[in-house]
Amino acid sequence: MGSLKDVTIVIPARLHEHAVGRTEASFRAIRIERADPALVTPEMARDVRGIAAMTRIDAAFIDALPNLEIIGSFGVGYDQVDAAYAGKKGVMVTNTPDVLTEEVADTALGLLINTLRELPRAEAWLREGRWVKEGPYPLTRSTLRGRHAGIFGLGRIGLAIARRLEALGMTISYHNRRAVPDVTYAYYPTLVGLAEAVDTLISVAPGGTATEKAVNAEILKALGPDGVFVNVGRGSTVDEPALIKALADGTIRAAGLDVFADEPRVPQALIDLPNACLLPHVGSASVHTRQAMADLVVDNLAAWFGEGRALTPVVETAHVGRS
Ligand code: A2R
Repeated sequence: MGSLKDVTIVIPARLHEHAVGRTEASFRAIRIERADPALVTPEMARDVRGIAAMTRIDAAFIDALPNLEIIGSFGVGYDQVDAAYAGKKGVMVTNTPDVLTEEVADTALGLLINTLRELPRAEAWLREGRWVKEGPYPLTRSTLRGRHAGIFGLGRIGLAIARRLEALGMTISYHNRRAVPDVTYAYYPTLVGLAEAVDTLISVAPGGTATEKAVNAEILKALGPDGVFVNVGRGSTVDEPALIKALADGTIRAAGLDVFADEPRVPQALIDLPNACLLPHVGSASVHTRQAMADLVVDNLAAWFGEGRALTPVVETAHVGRS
């Protein structure tokens, strides 16, 4: 198969430093400012066989690289990569599942508790000297006690969240397109059915057209006035203006969000809401887990060019082989 040093990989835009370092050490790496066909030189068009990226890769960029074999995408969600088009063209796409599952589930749990028990606001109370001046932080209206969680997207991360919620004594139900075999949680074939049944909706569903704005005004109304919505999946799955309205007018009680429709821009109306607990997309953001994700990006490229197989192909390109 030749030496990996003869294989050219392009790295568009920003990528985790460890992934960049390992790609540069193992392959012939070229960095460009963004994944834009206008930046592809004739030499790159001839030589590039792989992409390592955590940026948007569209059909036009794929077409600009006729000898492209594989796109190693950083992150488990890969809605920013046109994987369906890559699959049609025989280009492999890999993501970084599993290595971030427990970290994201931890974040979801922390965000849920922060949202219900207002811990960030209570800490601010202490730091602002209000404990001394005004007395104890007010009792929280919400508690985890007696809550019924509905998980939208009971996959790897959803199951890891469910295990944690079971330990807290919560009842768990879920919605996927298909029921998961061998789980005892109640399955709801529709999202609105799940939202009606539960008071705590946790979204960990992938982005993309199938889930776009799936959590809309109807779902939030079904969740109801005691309802809490937590999102650690993708911002695109939520109708954000409808969520802001539901939080402002009491349609639901509170929301905990790690992901947004137009990151890093978060609507001021959301920031102004006292019943929204907001994080800057930190689900997998520990040194440990981001390094493991970076390793998996490069391990996929190395396995592809060294052994002729991908370690973690996405479903749209699972059929793609190395000719
Ligand atoms: O629908 P199914 O049976 O394929 O179940 C998957 C579910 N899911 C959906 N549920 C309802 N409507 C949809 N259109 C839909 N599309 C997918 O989401 C599955 O149970 C779950 C995704 O699980 P995994 O593929 O195991 O992904 P993982 O590792 O849990 O990560 C989930 C997402 C990523 O895509 C990022 O957006 C985020 O977490 O970090």
